Amino acid sequence: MTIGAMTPTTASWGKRDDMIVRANQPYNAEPPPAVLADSALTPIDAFYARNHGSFPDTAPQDWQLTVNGQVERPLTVTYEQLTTEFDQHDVVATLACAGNRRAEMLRVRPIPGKEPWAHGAISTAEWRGARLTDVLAAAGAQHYDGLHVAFQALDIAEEAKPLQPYGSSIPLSKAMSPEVLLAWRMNSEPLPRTHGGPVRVVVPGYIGARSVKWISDITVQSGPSENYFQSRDYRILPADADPEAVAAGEGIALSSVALNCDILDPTDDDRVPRGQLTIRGYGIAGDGRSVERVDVSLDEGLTWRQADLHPAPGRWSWRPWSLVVDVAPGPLHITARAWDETGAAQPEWPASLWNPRGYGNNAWARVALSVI
Ligand SMILES: Nc1nc2c(c(=O)[nH]1)N[C@H]1C(S)=C(S)[C@@H](COP(=O)(O)O)O[C@H]1N2
Ligand SMILES: [Mo]
Repeated sequence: MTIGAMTPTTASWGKRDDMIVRANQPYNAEPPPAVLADSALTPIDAFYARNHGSFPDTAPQDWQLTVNGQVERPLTVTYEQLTTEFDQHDVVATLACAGNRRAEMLRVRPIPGKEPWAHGAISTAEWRGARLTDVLAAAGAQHYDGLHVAFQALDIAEEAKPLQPYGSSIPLSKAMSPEVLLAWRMNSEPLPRTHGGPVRVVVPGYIGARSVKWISDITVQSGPSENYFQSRDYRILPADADPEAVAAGEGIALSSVALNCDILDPTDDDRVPRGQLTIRGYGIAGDGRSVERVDVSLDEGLTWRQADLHPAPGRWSWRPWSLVVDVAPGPLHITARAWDETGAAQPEWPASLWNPRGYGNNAWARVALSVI
């Protein structure tokens, strides 16, 4: 047996061996897509991990949260107080990284220095926590129109320029919605360290970047956070912008996720036997809307049939779908597109959405494989 310093690996983060690791320091990984298709709630060992820097290892008894800014009674809340003095709520919510499906975008034009997330930077869990609105009320937060709630964390984000703790903000109107939690449990287990334990913010319906992990400070303020990840990153820049040279506030800050769907199984380059094939995937609509229909095409969009929609495990989660088709030997292209309750549909190609940081790819889902 060798004893020595261990490099953190997928196993030491409690993840499956077959995670697709995008970086080890900090740990960034996504599950194989077929694993995501296996259950509506993603097991913790398969849940994608997206980290911007080295993250803290704080024991619950050492954790505390400050709430300040435009509040009548600035507060410090301990883990004990948060978990015993506030009502507890369970919310099933999908977290989707704004960079999910970037791999398809960078086939349009390269996106240097960004993780080539494929289909798996999205996962769903049941989160337990206190409502952010209850904690804000305990601090006597003001609620004028146009206020924002800024989050700051304990990790130091090496990706940020200059180096700074990770942070972001959401409008106060969203912060006061009942689905937004300060969560300490995930799928009935204590929130694991990789996912922000002891306590993280969960902002259902918004891009994953706003669900700040290792939360330490909450500030009610008149404008959005000036943190790098709110003011410079996680923004849709014009196609000709140089992401290294943008000024704070340039581009469009991402908030609620756009209607999307994906094919999880089979996936690109699979070889499947002829005959009956079950296609599985998910649809997700932005900010609490529902997916009403998913269409699947085996001829690149000439003709469509409707997928079987399965119940969503919660209003803030993705909606699994499946479809059994008959396939003959040869190349197979599968396309899928979702429609939401407002009749909105997805754009056809990633080329029409391409942006310098590769965010928000919600083009029709496409996979190419062979039938043998
Ligand atoms: N403190 C902190 N919070 C964070 C991040 C981070 O690096 N540091 N990454 C964000 C991003 S971009 C995403 S997509 C989600 C990912 O959450 P997960 O790792 O639990 O899947 O956390 C968000 N919260
Ligand atoms: Mo993300």
